[in-house]
Amino acid sequence: MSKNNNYKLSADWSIDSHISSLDKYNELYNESIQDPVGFWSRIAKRISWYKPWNKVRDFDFEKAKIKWFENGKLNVSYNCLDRHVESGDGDKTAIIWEGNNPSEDKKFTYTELLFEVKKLANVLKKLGVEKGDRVCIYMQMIPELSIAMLACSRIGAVHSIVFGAFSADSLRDRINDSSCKILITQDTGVRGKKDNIPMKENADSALFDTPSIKSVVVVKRTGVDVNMVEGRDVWWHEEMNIADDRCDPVHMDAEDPLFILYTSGSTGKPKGVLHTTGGYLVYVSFSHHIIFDYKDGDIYWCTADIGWITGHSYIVYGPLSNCATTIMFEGVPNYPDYGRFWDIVDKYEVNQFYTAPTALRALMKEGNSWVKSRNLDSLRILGTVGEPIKEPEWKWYYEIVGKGRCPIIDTWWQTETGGVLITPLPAATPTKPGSATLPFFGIHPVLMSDDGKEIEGNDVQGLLAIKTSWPGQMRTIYGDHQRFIDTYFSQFPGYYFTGDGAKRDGDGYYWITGRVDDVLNISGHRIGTAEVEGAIGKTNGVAEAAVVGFSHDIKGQGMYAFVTLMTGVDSSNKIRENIIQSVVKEIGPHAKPDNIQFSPALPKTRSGKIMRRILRKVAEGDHDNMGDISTLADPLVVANLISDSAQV
Ligand code: 7RM
Repeated sequence: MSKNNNYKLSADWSIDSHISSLDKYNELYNESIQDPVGFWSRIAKRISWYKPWNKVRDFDFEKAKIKWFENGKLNVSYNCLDRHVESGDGDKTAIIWEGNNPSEDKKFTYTELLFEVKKLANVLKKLGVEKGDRVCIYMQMIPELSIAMLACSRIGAVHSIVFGAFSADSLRDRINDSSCKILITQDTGVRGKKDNIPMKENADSALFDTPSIKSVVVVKRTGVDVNMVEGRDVWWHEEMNIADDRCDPVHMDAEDPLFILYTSGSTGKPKGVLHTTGGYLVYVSFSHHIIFDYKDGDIYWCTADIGWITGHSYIVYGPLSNCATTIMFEGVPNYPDYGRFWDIVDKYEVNQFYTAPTALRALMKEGNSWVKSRNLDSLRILGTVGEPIKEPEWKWYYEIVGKGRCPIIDTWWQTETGGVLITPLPAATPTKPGSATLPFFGIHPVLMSDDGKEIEGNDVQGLLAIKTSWPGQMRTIYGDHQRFIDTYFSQFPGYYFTGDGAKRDGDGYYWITGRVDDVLNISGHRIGTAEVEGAIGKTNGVAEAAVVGFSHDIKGQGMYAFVTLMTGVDSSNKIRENIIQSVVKEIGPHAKPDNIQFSPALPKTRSGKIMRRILRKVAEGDHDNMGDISTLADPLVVANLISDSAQV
C-alpha cells in the first residue's frame, strides 16, 4: 500500500482523546502483550465487583480451556444500571428508542430502565426462571428487547436471542438446542414498509415442537390480534403491571454464562456461541470506551440489530456499562426515504455512528443529496463492521458523510470474539481505506501458513489466528465442547483460528480478505453454505445443491446456488420458487439465493468432493482460467456449467 493512502487526523483531535497518539497506543499495546495479567487486572477495575477474582487469566488453547477473573463475583445488570443510578446518573438518558415510523420515539433514563428491568426480572422469576436457565428472545428492535436482556442478566438467566428475521424452523431448532424454558416475543413487528411481521405467529409454529418451553411472554407492539394460548402465554404489560419493582441482582461468578448466540459455520447446524459474565463485560466496556472515544454526554448510535453480536456488545452491554446514551433504531436506512439515517443523526445530534459497509453501499448508490441536505456536524467518529469495506464506500463515508473531519474506524471482529479485536483508534491510528489497521489492546494476531507455521515480518499474507486469550473470547459451543475444539483450535494447535484470511502490509497493518471457509457474508449477515444447501435439498425434486458466494455491488457477497434435479424432473419457475420457499422456511428471507442455476451435474473429484473453486469461478463469470481440472471425475461438466450460466 502506498504511504500517501494514509489518512492522518488534524492535531486538535488528540487533545482530550482517551488514547491520544500512536506512541501512546504502542506503549499501552506493548504493556498489554508483555504483562497481560497486570494490564487486565487494572482494566477490570473499571467495572464493579462484589468480590475480586483470585486469578486473572487461565487458558490452554490445546484443551480449549479459557477462564478470566476466576472466582470474581459481579452482576451485569448491576454494572449497566444500578451502579450509574447510585453514583448520581439516574436521570441520564440510557436508551433513546427511535421507531420505524419517524414520529415514534421514546427515551429511558437509567432510573427508568432499572425500574423496568427489576419488574421484568420478577415476572421471569414468577414464571419459574432460575439462575442458569435459558431464556429465548425473539423480537424486533423494541426497548423491551434490551429490558429482557438486562432482566435475564439480573437473575442469572442465560439469554439466547434469535434474530427477528429467522423463520419458525430456525427458532425451533435454536430453542431446542439449548432447551430454553421461556420465550419472550411480540405480537407483530414493523420494519421499513413491512408493517405486519408475524412474530407471534412464527413463534407459535416453532412452539409445536419445543417441549422445554413452559411460558411465552408477549409484548404488545402493534396491537394486532394474535392467538394467546391459555396457560402458556402471558402479556408483558399485564404481568409488568402487577410485578414488584424490587429485585436484588444475583451475585454471578465471572465464568457463569451470560448469553448464547447462534452463529453459522462452514458445516453442520448453527453453533451456540457461549459468552460468560466477567471477561465479556470487561472487554466490551473497555473496547467501547476506547474505540469510540466515548465521553460523558456523547450520543452514540450503532445501527446493528441486537439479534447479532454487534448489537449485544455495542448497543447494549458496552455502552450501558459505560453509562452512555445509546440509540436503538427499529427501522431501516431507506424508510421513509434514503435520508433516514442522517435525519436521526441530526435529530439526536449523534457523535459516534457505527454501521455496516453494505448499508453505506446501498446509500451511496442513491447519490449525495440525501446526505448533503442534512447538517451532520455533530458526528465525530464513524465506525464500520461486518465485512471488508472497500475503498469507494470508505472514501464516501469519510468525505461525504464525515466531511473529512471524522476518522473511519473499521472494526474487525466476530461473534466468537465478543468484541472488536483489530481496529484503528480514533486519535491515534492513521487510517488507510480498507484496512482494519492494528490490534486492540491485549490482542496478539498472527498470520499462519497452510502448513501451520507463523508467517513473520511485513508485506505477507496468510490465515488469521490469535495467539493468546483475551477476556471477551467465547468459552464453548453450548452443549458441544468437542465441536468448539474442532472448529477453532484444531487447525493450528495452540492458536484460535478465525476462519478469515488477511494480509499484513509494510506498516504492520492488517487487511482482512474475507472468509477462507464455506461461510458467506451477505449484507453483513453470516450464512453457512451447508445450511442453505440442506434447505434447498429438502425441496421436492432436488437431488443435490451446492452454494457459493460471488461479488455483489451492494451486498458485498451474493449467493449463487447450483442445483441438480432428480432424473425426470424438469427445471421450471415453479421449482425455482419452491427452492426459495424452502430456504425461507428453513432459515429465513435473508438467506435466499440471488441466482439459481440448474445443472445436470456438479463438478466432483473422483472421491466425490464438490470442487467449489470451479463453482465460484462460474458464479463470478470468470470463465477463462478454471485452473487445474484434471482431478475431476468428469471434466466435461465444466463446459456445461459455463454454457448453462448464460441463462441465469
Ligand atoms: C462482528 C461480526 C464475523 C465475520 C468475520 C469476517 C467478517 C467482520 C469485518 C469483517 C472485514 C471487518 N460478527 N468481518 N468485520 N471483515 N473487515 N471490519 O460481524 O460473527 O457475524 O461475522 O465477518 O469475515 O469472520 S460475525
